[in-house]
Amino acid sequence: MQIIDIRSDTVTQPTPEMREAMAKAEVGDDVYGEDATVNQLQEIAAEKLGKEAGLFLPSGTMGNLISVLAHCGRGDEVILGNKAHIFLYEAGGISALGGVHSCQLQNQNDGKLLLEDIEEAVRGNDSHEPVTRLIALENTHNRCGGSVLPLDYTKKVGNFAKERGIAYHLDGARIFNAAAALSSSAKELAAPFDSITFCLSKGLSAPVGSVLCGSREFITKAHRLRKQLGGGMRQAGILAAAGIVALDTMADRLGEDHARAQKLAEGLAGVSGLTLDEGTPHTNMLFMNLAKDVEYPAEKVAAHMHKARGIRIGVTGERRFRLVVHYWVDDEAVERTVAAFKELLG
Ligand code: TLP
Repeated sequence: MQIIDIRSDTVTQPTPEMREAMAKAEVGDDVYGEDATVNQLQEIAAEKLGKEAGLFLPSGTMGNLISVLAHCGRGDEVILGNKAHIFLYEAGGISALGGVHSCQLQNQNDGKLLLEDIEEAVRGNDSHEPVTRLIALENTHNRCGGSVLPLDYTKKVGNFAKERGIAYHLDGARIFNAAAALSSSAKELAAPFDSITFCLSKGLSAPVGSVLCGSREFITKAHRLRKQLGGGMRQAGILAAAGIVALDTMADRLGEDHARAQKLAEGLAGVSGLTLDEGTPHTNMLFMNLAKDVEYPAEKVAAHMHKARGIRIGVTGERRFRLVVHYWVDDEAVERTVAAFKELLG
């Protein structure tokens, strides 16, 4: 039985073209800046994101951590959402390793923070208070359903940040999904931000890595922080080669995943044991709950789907699921998933 893995887009395997590029990659010691393939990836990424420079990193988590550490000193404050990946799923790295204080504002269902909440949260000159140094947003927003932040909103927050001398970071792990959903470009969406990190290893299907982009000065600082955190890699061109193919071949096809996620939602809407979130999917992820009358918990449903049907689904709560469509999910996988849910939950 062919396994369908829709727990996340992080499970994506490299394509044959990526594997070939990895095998042939020209490499060098990247800690000395001598890996031609890493350098090439960083240039391509910076160009695509409209920033002066890029830095190849092992993960999105490290990209966010380095950004927060580069923008903030110990005791400084970052304003972020209470559903932000940085806040929920990065093991508290910004406070454990950077001594950075977080001010968590309520995320709206669409992933936004209200501008009035941000304005109110910015600290004054009182020496009792930490200094507000950074505002961090997320696009697409994972815990808010893979929702997309529109450009007029991110520009507004950016203008406010600039007026107040506050830095502005984007966790753009899935920025190319946002670009596909808005029929825009990653460059346009990244423009209001001082720094942005995006992942090669999610919908873009590369095996490892993220790229952090920003001004040359910011990236120089980030380079030292990467070293401090033990993220300086050596012949990393093997990995960067897959990243180049990912940007070349994957970024412009993400709309297909969104269309399949839509098809999946349409099929699952007809399953009586499931209640889909309103408006899901916004991009490549679909969130849903078990209907009230279903007796067993989500874990049990997921275990059955895996064992009996070879379908791996994400459990994000006692009665909640996340399904993520990616390059390795075809029409047949969508049909098989809908059929399996129908059979189990009516
Ligand atoms: N997200 C993973 C899990 O950690 C939840 C997933 O399966 O979606 N920002 C965002 C918005 C993310 O969704 C993720 C990973 C990261 C950052 C971290 O990226 P990595 O896993 O490369 O450290």
